[in-house]
Amino acid sequence: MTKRIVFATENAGKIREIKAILADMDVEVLTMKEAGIAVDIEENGKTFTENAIIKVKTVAEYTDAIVLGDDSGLEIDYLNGEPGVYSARYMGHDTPYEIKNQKLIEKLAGVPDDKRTARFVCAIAAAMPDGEVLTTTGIMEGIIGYESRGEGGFGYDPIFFLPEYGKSSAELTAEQKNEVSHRGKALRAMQVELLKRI
Ligand code: ITT
Repeated sequence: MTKRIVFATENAGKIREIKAILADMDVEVLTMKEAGIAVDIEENGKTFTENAIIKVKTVAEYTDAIVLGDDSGLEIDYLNGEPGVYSARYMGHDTPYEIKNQKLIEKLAGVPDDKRTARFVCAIAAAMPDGEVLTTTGIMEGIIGYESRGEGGFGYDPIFFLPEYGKSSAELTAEQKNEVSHRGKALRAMQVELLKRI
């Protein structure tokens, strides 16, 4: 019987990437919505990993399936690591990303390339049916661009520039982004752990 995994996220951009990254695994990946789980999760951890654990433990109370969760964000060195764990809430949860991205570019006006360093970080947690909790992390390094570019990805991708590609992560194809992204790295590391157990 195909194993079921419930992914504790409501972010459509993440869901698209997660389903593609886990596509070669013999598991059925359900979103919370698809699993009929609606619960408010209080993300009050101080780190990405703490928040990922909070997400999976909360949702695991509603299902016997394996629960995976993703907590991620953008750390900009010039802004002392902001927005970091507050990436989704930064400048207001419902503020469109065109505005958030434009404001971040303005905050870095006049800052030279070598001080525009940033990274996307992703922590993945898994709550196993026997109560075991696993965690992995992945990082993608880049710099904050001078303008928004590209239509792919989601969130802060249009301003996250990858010097080795000469493109923003929103200009990569979905496959290219998943190959090099924080989420791709963390999820593939988690896949290795899960395959030892299921
Ligand atoms: P869930 O908690 O429901 O998973 P969320 O969007 O609230 O969704 P987070 O608290 O983990 O999730 O916030 C992650 C934010 O970091 C996300 O909303 C984006 O602003 C940003 N982010 C993370 N990964 C990203 C990526 O691959 N590309 C662009 N922005 C990303």
